[in-house]
Amino acid sequence: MSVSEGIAQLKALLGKSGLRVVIIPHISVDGDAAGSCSAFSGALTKAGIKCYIVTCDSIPDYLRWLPHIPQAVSFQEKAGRCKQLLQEADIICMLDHNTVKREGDLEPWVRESKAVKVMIDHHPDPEEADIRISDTRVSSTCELLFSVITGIWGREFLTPDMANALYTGINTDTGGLSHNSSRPETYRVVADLLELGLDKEVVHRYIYETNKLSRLRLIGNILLNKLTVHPEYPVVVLPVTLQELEAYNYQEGDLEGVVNIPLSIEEIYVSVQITQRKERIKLSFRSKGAIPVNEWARVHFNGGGHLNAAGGQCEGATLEEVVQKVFDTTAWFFSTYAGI
Ligand SMILES: [Mn+2]
Repeated sequence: MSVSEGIAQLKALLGKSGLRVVIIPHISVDGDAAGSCSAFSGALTKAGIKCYIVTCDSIPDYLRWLPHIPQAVSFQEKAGRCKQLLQEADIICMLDHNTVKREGDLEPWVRESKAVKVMIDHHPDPEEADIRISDTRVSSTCELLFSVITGIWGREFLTPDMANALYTGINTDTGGLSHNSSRPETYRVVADLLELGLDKEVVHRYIYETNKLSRLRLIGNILLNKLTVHPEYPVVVLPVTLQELEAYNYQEGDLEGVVNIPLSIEEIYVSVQITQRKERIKLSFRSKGAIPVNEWARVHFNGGGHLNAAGGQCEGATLEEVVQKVFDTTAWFFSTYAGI
């Protein structure tokens, strides 16, 4: 099914009256998932179609300014209501994910539902859906959703609120238009959004000017006092203790992106954040180029993930022991996977 065929089918489907639509983002909602849910809710609501956003977890604070997002129903808080909405839905729209598996605790209820399943997404290898609008070339689901909304209702249907939401996804999924954003089409969409009322300054302020002093001091402490470079390999570790998290009033998400910072050093190729939590030690691996840190995480740290971004965990070990294990397995990793 091509994108234009998918849009035509969705348009026909949405022409029916009395529809109830449920919109679902992926687990651990990011800017693209929240932006696309917000914009699509806005469009459906404007078209007079009843719709609900249903999430398996909670949506982070920095995205809660987006219209319709504060009204999202979370399975963590209202499981019964979520099940009811999924059972009564005529259409379930999966936004910014390519498999129901990324819907966490919602998965069995979505699979059981008789609703028409619509996928709008840009990740590779999407699974089957009744209507699948998938394009892996676009920067973001929000970029693709611009074509969907304007294809169904026309360009002038888009409101400034929808424009801000779509830009949020395009901006955050590309690291502020730094990666995965070399197609001219992406900028044509941004130009259209500006003409339709996008307020870039407002979006930037909401997304990027939300730091708290305690978070900056936590990151500053990690970089100044904790960052350790391996004596022989281009590897940095960032150990973080539970006491430090408590001392700096840690909130969920405060360490987001910190593991990437050491990769901005030219000669560093791998960065490993090792964070002590109440029950276990969590590891977060990042790498540059063709260095498969997912293999390191898989073989030694009960984890896995992508080539350049992976996670792992250890139970029943101290933070120092885990740091030592990373150092002790570095030579094995580089000789096995990086040929060094
Ligand atoms: Mn995305």
